[in-house]
Amino acid sequence: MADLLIKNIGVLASPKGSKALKGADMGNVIIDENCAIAVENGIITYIGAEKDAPPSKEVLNAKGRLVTPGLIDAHTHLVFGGWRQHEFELKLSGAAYLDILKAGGGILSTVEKTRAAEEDELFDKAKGISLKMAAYGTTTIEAKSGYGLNLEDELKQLRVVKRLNDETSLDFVSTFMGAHAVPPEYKDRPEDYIDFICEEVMPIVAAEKLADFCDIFCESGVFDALLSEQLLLKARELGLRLKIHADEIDPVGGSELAGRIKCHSAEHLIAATDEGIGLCAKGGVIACLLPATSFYLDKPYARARYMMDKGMAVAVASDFNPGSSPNFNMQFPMNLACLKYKMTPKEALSAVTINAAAAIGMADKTGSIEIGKKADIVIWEAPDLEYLFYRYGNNQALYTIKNGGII
Ligand code: IZC
Ligand code: ZN
Repeated sequence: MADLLIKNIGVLASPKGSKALKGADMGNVIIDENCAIAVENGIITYIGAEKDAPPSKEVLNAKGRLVTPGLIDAHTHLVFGGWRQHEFELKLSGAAYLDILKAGGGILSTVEKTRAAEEDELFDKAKGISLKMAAYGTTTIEAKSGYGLNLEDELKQLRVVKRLNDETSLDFVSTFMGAHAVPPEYKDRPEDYIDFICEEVMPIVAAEKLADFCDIFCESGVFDALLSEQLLLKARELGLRLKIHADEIDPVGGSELAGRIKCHSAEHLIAATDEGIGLCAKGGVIACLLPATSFYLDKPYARARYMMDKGMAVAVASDFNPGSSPNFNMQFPMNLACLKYKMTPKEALSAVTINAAAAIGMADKTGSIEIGKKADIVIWEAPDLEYLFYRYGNNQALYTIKNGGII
C-alpha cells in the first residue's frame, strides 16, 4: 500500500541517474506522458501507467499538468541578519559591489546585523524564507555561513542550518564560508585572518560536523588565489569538500585554482578565462552558475554554453543573499538560464535538479524522479516543460512535495 499516488500526470520530465550530467548530456531529460507516481515512506516506489499503480492511502490528481523533480538550490547565503536596502540607492547611483564592500558596507554591513542577532531570531527568519522557497518549488537548499567572521558567530549560523535540516521537512546542506570577507578586526590583514580560520575555526566546524563543504570568496580585494588554496587544502585535510566563489567579478585565478586542486564545484565563473574553464573541465569541477546575480549586479552572464561545450556539468542556483541576489525564487534564474545562457528547457531543468543535487553531494538521493529516490516532486501550473521555462514573473509551482509530503 502506497502512502501517496500522484495520478493523471500530463507530462513527467526528469533527468536520470545519480551523477551530474556533463555538456550535451544535460539535454537527456526523459519525458513520460500520462503516468502516475507512487510514494511509500517518502521514497518513490512506482512510476508508470495509472492502471498498474499500487493502491494508495492518499491520491493527488495532477489534472494533466507538468511534473518535475523538486528544485535544488545549490548556492544560497540563507542565514543572515537584516537586509541591505539602505545601500540600494548607492548602488543605483553607480557604486560598484566591491567598492561598497571596501568602504565597510556590503557583506560587512550584513556581518554587523548577523553578529547582533540571536540564534533563534536567525532561525525563525531563515525558516520563514525556506518555507517560501518551498512554495516556489525548492525542496533542497545549500546554505553558507560567512556573516559571522568570528568563531562564535560562524558557529551560530551553522547551527541554524543544522536546526533547519533537523526541524523542517526540507533538506539542507551546510557550507562553511568563514572566508567570505576580511572582518574589521583583521582589516588589511587577510593572511592573518586565513590563519585564524584555518587554525581556530575550521577544526571546530569539522569536529562538530557542522558543515559538509567549505567555500571561499576568491576575489579582488577579498582573498587571492594563494590564500584560497591555503584555506581549501586545509579544509580538505579536515574532511570538508571544496567549493570556491571563482571569478565572480574579476578573473583572479579562482577557476584555474578550482580546476587544479579539483574542487567539487566552482561558483559564478562570470569572468573565468578559457584556461580556467579548461582546467575546471579537466578537473571534473561542477560549474554552479548564478544568472540572477549577473542580472542584479548588471554584469555579463557566465559562458555556460562554452563550459558545456568543454564538457563541464553546469548547475544553476539562486545565490540568494541580501546584497547581490535578494531573490529566492528559483524560477527566475531558471528563466535566465534559457534566455541568457541559451540553455534549452531540458538542459536548464537538469541544471536545477540532477546537476544541482550533484553540486551539493545529494544526487544519489534526490534530483530526479526515479524509483528509490526521495519523493521530492513539483506539480506545476503548466502543461509542459517549454511552458514552464517560457512564462515569467509569476509563481508556477502548484504543489511542492518533499519526502512524499505536500508542503
Ligand atoms: O552578501 O554580498 N558575492 N558574496 C559574494 C555575496 C555575493 C553575498 C553578499
Ligand atoms: Zn555566493
